[in-house]
Amino acid sequence: AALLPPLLAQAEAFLRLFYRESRLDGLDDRLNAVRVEVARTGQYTLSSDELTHGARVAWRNSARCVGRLPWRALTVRDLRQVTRPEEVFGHLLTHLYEALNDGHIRPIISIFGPGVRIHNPQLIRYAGYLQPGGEIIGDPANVALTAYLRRLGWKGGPGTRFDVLPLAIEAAGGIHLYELPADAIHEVQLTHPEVPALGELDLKWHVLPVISDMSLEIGGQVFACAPFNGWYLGTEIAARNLADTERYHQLPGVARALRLDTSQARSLWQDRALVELNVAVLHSFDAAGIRISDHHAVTRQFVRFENQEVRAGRAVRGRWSWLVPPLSPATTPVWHRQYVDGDEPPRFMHEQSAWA
Ligand code: HEM
Ligand code: NRG
Repeated sequence: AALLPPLLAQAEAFLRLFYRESRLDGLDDRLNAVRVEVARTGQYTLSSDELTHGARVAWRNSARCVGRLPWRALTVRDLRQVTRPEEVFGHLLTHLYEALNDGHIRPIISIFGPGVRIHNPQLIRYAGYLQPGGEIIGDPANVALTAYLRRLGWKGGPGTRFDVLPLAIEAAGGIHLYELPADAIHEVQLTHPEVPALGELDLKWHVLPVISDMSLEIGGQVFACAPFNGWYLGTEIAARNLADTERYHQLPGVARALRLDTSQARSLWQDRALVELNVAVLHSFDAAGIRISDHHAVTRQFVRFENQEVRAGRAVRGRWSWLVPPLSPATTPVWHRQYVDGDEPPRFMHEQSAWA
């Protein structure tokens, strides 16, 4: 952070953008008020409308997000006055409930007050238990998180592959553990429309991805606790979480359910298993009435987003390696396009983990 522009310059840049994009009058008066406030207190307060627009633009600016077309529809919960841990937890439960919306998932962000931070990377994460022999039960990506939560006093779950971890909420100078009640966690059990044996693998995934460890920067202010969600893209679950050898490593089991020849990679059993696992995820979410994107639709929507941004006179930032889906990438339009990476504020940022 060697040459960050001072707070006032960042505030001014954001307020100019907000007034321009919202076609509002009164920018000069607002800038003067902010100058006075910063001179007196060293800080300034964003109005709720400014905060809302800032959070939406942070989504619009997220170079690694392929789901940006509906950025204007983000619901922003202004919870900047909430700083007590049990109140934070209560508002997180409301967030989960309102985001689920009976399966018509709504993109929502909750912005909390100073001193609040969530140590879990997402509100819903499955435990990864490292066994003495080196075997892992659950999600290998969360082994370190699980061990950390145990050090904080968590007694551990029932020991399934899908135990939901408690939340570690830092607030009011302490770290507090909260167990999510069962009715806050919605999951979809996986079945395949033509292959019953795939259902017998007993796989499932939770329906809400709520990223809870990125900070949100708007007008020079940083909100350390601003969990947000959209809905899943099928490939996130089926082509990565359940398929990666370093995650749930389910392709061998899926291949067996499909009765594929797994003796040589050249039979393309992994590729065929991958496709059918993706079919199963989309089919199961659809059957359960839970909103989920597929990689063909979401990439076409992303190209619409790009065109919309160009028409609005804005430069689109993107990171190709994240925008391209991990399944059949060259069948999607994003594969054939080029992107310029960047992270202009308002933006979401990865912070140094509070514990790892
Ligand atoms: C990343 C899809 C909503 C902000 C991603 C990724 C996907 C995605 C596929 C890549 C994730 C990965 O490879 O692990 C979607 C879909 C949405 C959605 C389908 C449905 C509405 C949102 C919302 C926000 C957001 C509401 C913020 C308000 C981001 C950010 C990243 C990201 C900041 C980068 C995360 C990182 O660096 O780890 N999104 N997204 N997205 N998305 Fe979205
Ligand atoms: N790949 C991660 C989730 C990352 C964010 N993806 C979204 N975000 N869809 C996973 O849990 O698989 N969102 O805000 O909708």
